[in-house]
Amino acid sequence: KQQKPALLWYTGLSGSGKSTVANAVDSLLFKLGCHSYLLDGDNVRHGLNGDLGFSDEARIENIRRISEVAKLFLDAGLIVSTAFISPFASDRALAKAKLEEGEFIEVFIDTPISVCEQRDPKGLYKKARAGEIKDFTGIDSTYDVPTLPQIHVKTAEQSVEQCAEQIVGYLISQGFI
Ligand code: GGZ
Repeated sequence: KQQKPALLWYTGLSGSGKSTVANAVDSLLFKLGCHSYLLDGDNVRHGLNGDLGFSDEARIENIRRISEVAKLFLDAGLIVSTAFISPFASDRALAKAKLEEGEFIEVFIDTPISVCEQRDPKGLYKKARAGEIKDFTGIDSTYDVPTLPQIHVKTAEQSVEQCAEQIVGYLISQGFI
């Protein structure tokens, strides 16, 4: 299948559904015969970025390395997804600036913190509220809301499948696949 390289840059709070939606998109892309790769906490924060924590400096370095790795995969012609909080708008802008015009697609996984906190799949919000985890995004660490995302997804109002179809629909409408 013909495809143009693109980077789906997911951003959103912990528990917003970034990884879930990104995995669903990757499955759809596979079914469509596209060559894609997903970078997320499971394969990056535990390996390449295993030395980094959650201070502002560590997050900046986390996102810098991820954007460089994503660029390598783009050079190989893949449709790449990155699913990290990526809380700082300045770092998302730096990632975008490394790519060709139009290749960077910001996907805002817009889930209210109240919903993320209710989901709390790993019990991290509870710990953050109790002061057991410091610098937790949305509680005592900043999240810069994207101002002009290419794709705006609301997981509290749509199913995972609907979110995934919206994103794949964008790739089709823009001629990436
Ligand atoms: C935010 C944290 C923190 C703090 C651990 N703040 O829901 P999760 O568990 O699976 O996703 C979160 C993940 C965030 O890592 P990222 O690499 O995406 O963050 S960033 O882009 O800001 O560098 C959460 C867990 O790690 N986690 N401590 N303090 N999330």
